[in-house]
Amino acid sequence: MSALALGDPEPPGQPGRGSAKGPFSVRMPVPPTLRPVARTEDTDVYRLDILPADLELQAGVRTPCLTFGGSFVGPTIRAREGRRVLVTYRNRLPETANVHLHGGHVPADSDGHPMQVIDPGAERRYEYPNRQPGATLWYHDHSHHLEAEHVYRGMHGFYLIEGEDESRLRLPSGEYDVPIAIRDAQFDPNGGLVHGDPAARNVILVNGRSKPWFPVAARKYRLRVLNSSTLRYLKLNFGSLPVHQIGSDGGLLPAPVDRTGTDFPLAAGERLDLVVDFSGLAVGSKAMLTNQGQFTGDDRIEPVLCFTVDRRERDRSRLPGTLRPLPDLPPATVHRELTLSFDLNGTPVGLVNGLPFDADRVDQRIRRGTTEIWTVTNGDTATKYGPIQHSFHLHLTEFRVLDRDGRPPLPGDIGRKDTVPVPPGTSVRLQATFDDYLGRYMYHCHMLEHSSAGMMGQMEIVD
Ligand SMILES: [Cu+2]
Repeated sequence: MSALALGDPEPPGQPGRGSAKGPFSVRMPVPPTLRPVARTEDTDVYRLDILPADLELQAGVRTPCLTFGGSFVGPTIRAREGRRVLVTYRNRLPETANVHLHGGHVPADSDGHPMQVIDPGAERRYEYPNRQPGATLWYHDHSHHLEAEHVYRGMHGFYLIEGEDESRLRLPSGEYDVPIAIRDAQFDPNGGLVHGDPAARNVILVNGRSKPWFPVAARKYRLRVLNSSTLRYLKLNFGSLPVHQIGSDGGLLPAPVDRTGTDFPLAAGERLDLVVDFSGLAVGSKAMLTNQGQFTGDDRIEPVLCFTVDRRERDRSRLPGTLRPLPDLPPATVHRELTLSFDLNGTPVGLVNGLPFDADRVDQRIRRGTTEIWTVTNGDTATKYGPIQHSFHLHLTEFRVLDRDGRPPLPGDIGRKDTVPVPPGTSVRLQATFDDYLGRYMYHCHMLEHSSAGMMGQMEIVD
C-alpha cells in the first residue's frame, strides 16, 4: 500500500484502518445512519445502547471511548418533520448517563434534564415529536456534573430533521449530505483520551479522526458542521472553495448567504449548514478545510480535513435563491437579564446571576405563549485567570439574536439559533417565544466544563 493510502477508500461509516500514519492518510468516516427497529404509520422506533468501546481515533492506536452505539461519532438519526421518533437508550456504562437532544422541541421528560439520569443497566425511552422545521440537531449526554467528560469521551451524535419543504428545494442529498463533527482532544502516550487542561487539547478530530481525507465528486455537497468540542472555539475556513451558508442551528435561512473565503467562528454546540461547490476543481486535486487555533495559546492556522476530488458526476441538486422564511418576531412582553460568571475562590463554581445550578430551584417562570427578550452578559472580564469566554444555550426553543452591545449581530448569529458565543465583557440580546411544551428546562453555558461546574439555570414553562 502506498504511504498515503489515498487510493484505498473504505466504505462510509467504517472506521479508518490506520495502516498508514501521518496526516491525511485516514479516510474521514461518515457516521452510520441508525435503522429503526419498528415503523408505524406516524412513528419511527429506535434502540440505541450507551456503551464503552475501544476505537481507532488515531491511526494504529486503540482509544477507550464512551459511545452511543459503539461509534465515535455516534450513529445519525434521520427524522422527518411531523413524524414522531421514539428512542430507547440502554445504559451499558458503569455510571449514570442521559441524553439531551440539542435543538429539539421535546416534552420536558424527554429533554435529558441533568437530574433525569439513566442508571447503569437501565434504559429510558425518549419521545421526539419533530414538530419543528428541518434542522441539524445533535444528541449528547447531559447528566449533572458528568456531561463535559462524557461528551469529551465520545457521547454525541447527529440527529437530522428533514423539513417538509426540503425535497422541493432539491439541495444536495443522500451521500452528498454529509454531517461533520469537529472537536479537539488530548491523547496520552497509550492512546487514552486525557480530560485535563483544555489548553493541552492539541489534536483536532473530524468525525473522530485526526487530519482525515474525504473523497468528493466535482459537484455540490451539503455539509453540516457541528462544533462538538466541550469547550474550544473553532475558526474554520474553506479557502477559495465556493461556500454558501444555507442554515444555522435551528434550520434553513431565508436565502443562501455567500460566505466564500470567510472565517466561520463556531462555539461549542453551534452548527453550520453549508453548500460547498467542488465543481470547479479538477479530478485529482485537493482542497483543505482549515482551523485557526483558539484558546490553545497559539493562533496557527492548521489544515484539519483534506477533500480529494476523485471523480466527475452529474449534479442535479440546486442552490435555490430562496430557502425558508423566518417566522415573524412578535412583540416581547417580558425582559430578563442573565449574567454568566465563575466563583473562582477554591474549586471553580459556575454561576448564573450569582447562583450555581440547583435542581430544586426554578430561576425563571415563563408563561406559555410569551415572547421574551433576554440580555445575556459575560461577567468574567477580569478574573485571576484573565477574561473567560462563555456561551449561551437555551433548551426547548430557538431564539433570534437582536444585537450585541447595541451593535448588529455577527455573521454567525443569523437565523434560528440555540447556542451563541458571549465573549468576556459583552452582552447579547436574544428574543424567543415559548409556545410549545410545559415543564422544566435548562439554559446554560455550552462550554460543558462550565455547565458541569454549575453554570446552568432552570426555567419552568407554565400555563
Ligand atoms: Cu462558560
